[in-house]
Amino acid sequence: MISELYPVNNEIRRAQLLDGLWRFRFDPRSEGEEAGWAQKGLPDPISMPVPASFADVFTEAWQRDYCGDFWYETDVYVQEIQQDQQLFIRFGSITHRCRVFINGQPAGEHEGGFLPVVVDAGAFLRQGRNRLTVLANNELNETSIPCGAVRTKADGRKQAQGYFDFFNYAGIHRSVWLMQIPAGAIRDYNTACSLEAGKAEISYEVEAEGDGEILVQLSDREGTPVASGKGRQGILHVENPQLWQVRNAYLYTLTILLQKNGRTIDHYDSPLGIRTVKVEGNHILINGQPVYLKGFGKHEDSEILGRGFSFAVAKRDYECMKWIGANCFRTSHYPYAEEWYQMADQEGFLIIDEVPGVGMMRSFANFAAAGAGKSNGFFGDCPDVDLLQKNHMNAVEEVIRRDKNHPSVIAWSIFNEAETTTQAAHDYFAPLFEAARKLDPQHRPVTGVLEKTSSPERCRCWPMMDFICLNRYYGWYISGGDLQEAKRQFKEEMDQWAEKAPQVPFVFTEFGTDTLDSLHKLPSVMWSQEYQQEYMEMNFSVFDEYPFIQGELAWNFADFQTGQGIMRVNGNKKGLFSRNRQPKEAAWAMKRRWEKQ
Ligand code: GCB
Repeated sequence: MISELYPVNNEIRRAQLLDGLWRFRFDPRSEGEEAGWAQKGLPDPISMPVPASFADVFTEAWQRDYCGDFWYETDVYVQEIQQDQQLFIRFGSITHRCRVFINGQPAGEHEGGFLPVVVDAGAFLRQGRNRLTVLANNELNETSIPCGAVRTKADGRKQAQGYFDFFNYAGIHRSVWLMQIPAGAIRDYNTACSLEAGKAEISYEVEAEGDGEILVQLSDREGTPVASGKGRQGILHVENPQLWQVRNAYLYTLTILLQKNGRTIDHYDSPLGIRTVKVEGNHILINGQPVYLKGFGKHEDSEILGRGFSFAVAKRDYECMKWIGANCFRTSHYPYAEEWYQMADQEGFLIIDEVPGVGMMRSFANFAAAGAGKSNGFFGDCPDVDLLQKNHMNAVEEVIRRDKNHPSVIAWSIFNEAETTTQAAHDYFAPLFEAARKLDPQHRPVTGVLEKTSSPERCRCWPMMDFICLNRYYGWYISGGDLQEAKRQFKEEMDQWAEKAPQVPFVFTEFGTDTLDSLHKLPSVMWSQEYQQEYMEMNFSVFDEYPFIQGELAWNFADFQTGQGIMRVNGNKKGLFSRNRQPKEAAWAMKRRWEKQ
């Protein structure tokens, strides 16, 4: 049985970080498995930091742009294995797919590059030194999420072509842990809150192995118990609860104990925020109060690390978001490292948690086609739509299982800018929306993110959404350089939505302009700092005219790396912050607006 709970250390559970310099090598001819690299050890490896993307540590283009199989290897020392213990190796993610070997034996595999890979390692690890090997692959196709293709060049080199606008970073992007947990372990838990005047009810459900007794306790910040329960499910009653509020988080600690004959077999502590999320009419309600979402679509992206998680980068991002007055971000276009959500729980940030359902429109420059409203089908002629949907469904299940207990998560986003105008698209997405609604114990809103071709007239999928997310670039991809005309077109579309879906909240999940921090021009031109600011102000004036608009998440928090092409100058420059997290001028205008709201 696989335990996916985030690793913790306490008197029963042990979690040992395996991060550091691992051994690494490319395998362009996919020969390593047959040649027995997992059994014999990697031949001529180089060193590679974990966690990090491999791309930007290199100085040669072929290494940075490498596409195909690649291997990681390290030694794991196990001091003592006790009879009544289970051992797991847990990778925060391996991009995009992997097979894991322990002491040369195949121990597990995973498809999808943005969610944990947990390997039951008990049968393979021995006391002392062990070899842990990962065979990974970063190719894209039309059954992988995200979607893309691979082009093979005349010299045999493969090139990944994502149907999306971010660099196809790969590697071991998140921390790796050796977990020692008891034989009969707590495997998972759910919580859901309801509020009444002066009271909160927290229903809980614990999944545990074996037949021990479950005890649950909730303690406040000072460690004083405020409620307790017995049994695998029940309700905790809290008088005068301190609510988890937007940008004002209060976290209790939930303690779960598994006991047998009076002895504690397992113990798991985690933070718990008491809050509710609901959509009512045109409003998104947190604890019954309407909230207006302010913030960004982000990426996990920074210099050198690529998509590798760093506490320092994440901390800087939160500080910048606090400085500018934001309260929300979308994990565009994939679930982020779990530490992002833990930090959001502490800071009171709201997260729209997105599965990697991106690139579901067949165009090598999806973002450009999408922005300009060009239609090209996808689901109707996808080579194996059932396999794609299965991979997508697994990601929905895995992300909800991983993130369901975070108070910061207020909604699930099933896709970004997919083709949504055909019956095939509707039939593809309907079961995914249904699954998300069924699987989430807190019944949070479920949404998807619509690009320009998903117009009020043509989109077949918006009725599945609890609130509607729009990515719109009036003044950039449409009527770029003419904000007056852009505004007219923008309002024309919004008037249509007002007629079509007047009772649903709308959130703008993308709007923005590429902007060079070196370029100033009066009067403004596209790409200048002045234009970004004027564009933002035009967008704000439209948002303020439509009361059903309940949020504005600008594209993007910071400049980020993309593939090369004539549309990108060493990456996407739509950041309100530069890639090294310094504000562009428009950031000050957003700060002035958001601090007042
Ligand atoms: C979009 C995509 C996003 C792109 C952005 C852009 O619509 O969702 O991934 O980066 O546009 O800048 O073109």
